[in-house]
Amino acid sequence: MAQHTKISATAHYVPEKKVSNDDFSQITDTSDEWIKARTGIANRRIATIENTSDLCIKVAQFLLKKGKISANELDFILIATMTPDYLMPSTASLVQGQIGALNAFALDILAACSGFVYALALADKLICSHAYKKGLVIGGEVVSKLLDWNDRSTFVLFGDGAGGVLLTSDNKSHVLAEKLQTDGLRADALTAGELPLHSPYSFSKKADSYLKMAGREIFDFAIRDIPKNISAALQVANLDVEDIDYYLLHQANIRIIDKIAKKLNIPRSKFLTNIEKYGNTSAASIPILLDEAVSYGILNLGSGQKVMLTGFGGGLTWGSMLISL
Ligand code: B82
Repeated sequence: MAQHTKISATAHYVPEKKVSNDDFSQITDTSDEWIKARTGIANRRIATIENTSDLCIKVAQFLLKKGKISANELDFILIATMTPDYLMPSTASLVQGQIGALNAFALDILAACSGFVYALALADKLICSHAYKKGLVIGGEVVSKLLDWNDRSTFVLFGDGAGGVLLTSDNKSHVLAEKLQTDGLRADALTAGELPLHSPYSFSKKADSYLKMAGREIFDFAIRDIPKNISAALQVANLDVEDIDYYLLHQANIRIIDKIAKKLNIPRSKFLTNIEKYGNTSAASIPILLDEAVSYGILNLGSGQKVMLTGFGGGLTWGSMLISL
């Protein structure tokens, strides 16, 4: 019998330290009103002692507990992150070791704010191939380590956190559509973590490692390309905008969500948001939002509710997974 992918559990974990807009206005020339009006953000969490793997390990342990499975039953662990502890080993390897998932292979996926959606799409193929049955897909970031804390136009936008899902196999299909896209010609619009070239044989290139964004350019990208992507995903599933219960978009900026809702002519109430509490957590934003919606009872696993998960970010990368819960 064909094997399909099902979300069996959701979880999230954020660092303890809350930093409000007012906290920032005490250390730099900014204000709560300015940040809120431009972004929709009021608070964010900032890691003080934890690294990305620590946040992801917490999420992984919650997922095993909620899904009532033991670590050795896992076949794979995919971690979407652009802020790994190391380039080598992968953050996924660190998580695999610390949770004792001795039968799982582990791999990081690097697709910026689209990372969770990309990783979910790939994990679905692992399960559908019949080669693997159970796995974790986690988006986790400590974006704070990429920020230029002298640039108040960017550091106010981001926060740290992690969220994820336990995937298992089912005889019924839950992935109704998938549409992943990339445009590497627009790679320069959103960058972070450049590595230096420094061998005696190469030309030298200093690293420009802070996160940089061409705000207007990526804002225009989001409001132009994301509605098209969502429409394309709906077309794949032969569904209309109103057939979807909720839209869970990457939490980059409240104005992006408002504009996309308007462009698609979808009631704004169908778009869940929590950017107010966490800021932009990159690859973690969609799974944190998903888990909060499940814990509030807005979404119910096993209900058949239809949710559109849509990520967009550096690469440029963007994509949607349309899931029947
Ligand atoms: S902005 O261009 O500075 N702006 C437009 C609403 C403020 C008036 C801006 C701000 Br502030 C915050 C985020 C964005 C933005 O466009 N973000 C993204 C767009 C595409 C993909 C990812 C992101 C992201 O921030 O993660 C613009």
